[in-house]
Amino acid sequence: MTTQSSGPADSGKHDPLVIRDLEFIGGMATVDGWRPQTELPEVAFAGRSNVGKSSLLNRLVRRKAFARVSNTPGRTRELNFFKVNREFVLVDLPGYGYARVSKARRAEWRPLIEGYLRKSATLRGIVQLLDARHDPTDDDRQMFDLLAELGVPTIVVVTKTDKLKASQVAPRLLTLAGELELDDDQLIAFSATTGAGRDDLAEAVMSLIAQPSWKAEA
Ligand SMILES: Nc1nc2c(ncn2[C@@H]2O[C@H](COP(=O)(O)OP(=O)(O)O)[C@@H](O)[C@H]2O)c(=O)[nH]1
Ligand SMILES: [Mg+2]
Repeated sequence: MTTQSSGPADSGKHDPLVIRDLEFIGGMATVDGWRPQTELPEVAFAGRSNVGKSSLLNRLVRRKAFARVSNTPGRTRELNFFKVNREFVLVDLPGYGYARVSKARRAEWRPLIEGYLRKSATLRGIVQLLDARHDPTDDDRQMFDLLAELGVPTIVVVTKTDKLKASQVAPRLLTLAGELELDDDQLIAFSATTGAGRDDLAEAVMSLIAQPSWKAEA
């Protein structure tokens, strides 16, 4: 079920996302704060702190140190915007739910992320990350509820699948889908370590980008 990394051996395969140009276009720190103004379609990446979001972004864009991989989770407080191929924007949302900060600080993610989701006119969808080894937390559930409430098109990526036995990956995806009442085919198995799932993710992101905004339909 998992495919191995797309190295030179299978470079003949079609890559759904070839990166020709990558540009950091700024950060947004408060809900009413500055953000880059573009007309380009946007896809945002969300997940609890330490879920592997930076590592996933690096794999997605095939850069080693594009997003900083951190051993001190819970530090990124901003939304970071990156323009890709002058065609669309990737948004790295702040990781939420880091356990070792106070409850009050832990709740801080919500207004910023919720405000962004409600306001961004160019947002096409969210890539929501879950750690393959952990059950969804209260914060994860809040996030899924919020996405459902707002009707945001959502891709769910299960990260760090290399930490499971290969035979455990598919059953684990089914369990997570069941717990969160998601469609199995909404989930993508991913490993930043092996590269498994990178092309599936790239394809899913490109299909979100290609869709009209769900807000336009409302
Ligand atoms: N085994 C394994 N470790 C990973 C993977 N992705 C991230 N990690 C590790 O998990 C930790 C947090 O990763 P990071 O990308 O900074 O997570 P973020 O806080 O969500 O941005 C780091 O120690 C990474 O090396 C993965 O696919 N497999
Ligand atoms: Mg990070």
